[in-house]
Amino acid sequence: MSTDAADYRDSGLVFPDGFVFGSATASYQVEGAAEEDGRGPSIWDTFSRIPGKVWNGDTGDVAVDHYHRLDADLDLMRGLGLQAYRFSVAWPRIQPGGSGPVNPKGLDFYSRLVDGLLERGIAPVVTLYHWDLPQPLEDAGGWPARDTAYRFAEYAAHVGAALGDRVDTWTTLNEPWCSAYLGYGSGAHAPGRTDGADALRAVHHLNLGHGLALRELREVVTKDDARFSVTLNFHVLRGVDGTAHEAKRRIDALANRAFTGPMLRGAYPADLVTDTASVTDWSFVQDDDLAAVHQPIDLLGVNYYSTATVRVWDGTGPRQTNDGHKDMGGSPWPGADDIEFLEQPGPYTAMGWNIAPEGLEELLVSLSEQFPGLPLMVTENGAAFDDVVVDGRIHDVDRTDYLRRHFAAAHRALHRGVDLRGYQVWSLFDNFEWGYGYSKRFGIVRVDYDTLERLPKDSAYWYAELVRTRTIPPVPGLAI
Ligand code: IFM
Repeated sequence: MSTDAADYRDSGLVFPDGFVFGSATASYQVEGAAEEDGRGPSIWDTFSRIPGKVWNGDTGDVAVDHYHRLDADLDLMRGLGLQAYRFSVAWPRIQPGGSGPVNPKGLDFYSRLVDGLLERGIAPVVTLYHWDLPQPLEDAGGWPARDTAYRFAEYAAHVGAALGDRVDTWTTLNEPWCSAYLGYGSGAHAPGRTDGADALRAVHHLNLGHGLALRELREVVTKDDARFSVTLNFHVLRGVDGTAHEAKRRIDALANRAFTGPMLRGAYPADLVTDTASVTDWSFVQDDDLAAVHQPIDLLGVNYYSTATVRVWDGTGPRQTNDGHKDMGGSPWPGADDIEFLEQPGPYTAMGWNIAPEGLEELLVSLSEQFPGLPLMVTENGAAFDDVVVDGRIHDVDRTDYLRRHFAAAHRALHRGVDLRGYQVWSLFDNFEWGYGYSKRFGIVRVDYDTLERLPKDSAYWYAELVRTRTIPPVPGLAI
């Protein structure tokens, strides 16, 4: 990574009062205790047991054992000075069968988590769905089946009723792009299906579930100043040659506007429907669905890691598919098999994702122009690198510098008038990185997978200083 002295003009930038600094995790990635206290199986329990789907045959059975180490983990968060903790609720803990009776022990775990956060002055930011669909619902058709949206709303109502007096921010879905296109299109994520039409049906039923869940939440949540949101992983696109405009438009429609269209404008983009006509006729969108999806939100969650460069394939040579996700045979881009994803210029993280902080600034500015008046929160940003423990310390200069550059980009967006309310670093802990198992470490806190001991990395200390001073610190170990 470049260490230009000029970059250090970014150090010393001050964030405004009220800007919330936090860190994020997700249930299946950290909790473990997969068969305890009445939790039912999720699609990730099933998928991770299929040989070849997850690196090394890893599963979330134990993960980082957050379920049993809750108090110590909460103390660690307080020690870092976190102001918010973004976590997700495991639907199969709340309704092991995906519908019907609620498991009180499941609700109790999250109630203890929320209380523990509040006792330590940390705001709970809750995601209701971060990909662990109860397996019985997948057996009944999964997200391509309309009924799943109604079951999700029912589940949201149960969680909202139990925690709605204390939770600061409610998020319906995390990255429905991944749930739909990786889960049902490319097959890289659970449940591992590879059908483009099903992926688009899943898109719609996730959107519908979001809207129906918001209606339920607003009925049952009693905390007056609770905020309601959704988190999307926006694709920031670059184009090359004369096809740049067309290639960017097509991927933007599938990746971004398939969600922002119905959720924030009340309609699917006409070009998306036309582009995918050979895959589906969209007849699964019923009367009144779009009104149900189009609910007011108070905050838009933004997950950002890198950019993508696209062009229309000219049909010669092998088509490039460097879209940053594992190739499991299917396509995550229904109706766009002629779009190429080109290799990005570096530097790269251990995921092979290019490091492009200017993409975050551009995205935040673009969203605030597209949706004026809608506050934004960075709900995920961070980086996997291959950490080395030296004398009991992890000098993760690359991760720290990645964070510094992205915080500086967010600061520039603030300076340009973006209503950005906070930032959740992904991730608090090293954890189960989906198809990559435990091979990729995103944490600012290291987890030793043999002992499950936690060890804050230098990036965690750097972040603690940022939170304490509200000022971007320089990165120890990089020459100024
Ligand atoms: O680990 C994931 C997270 O679950 C969702 N957003 C991207 C992260 C890094 O791949």
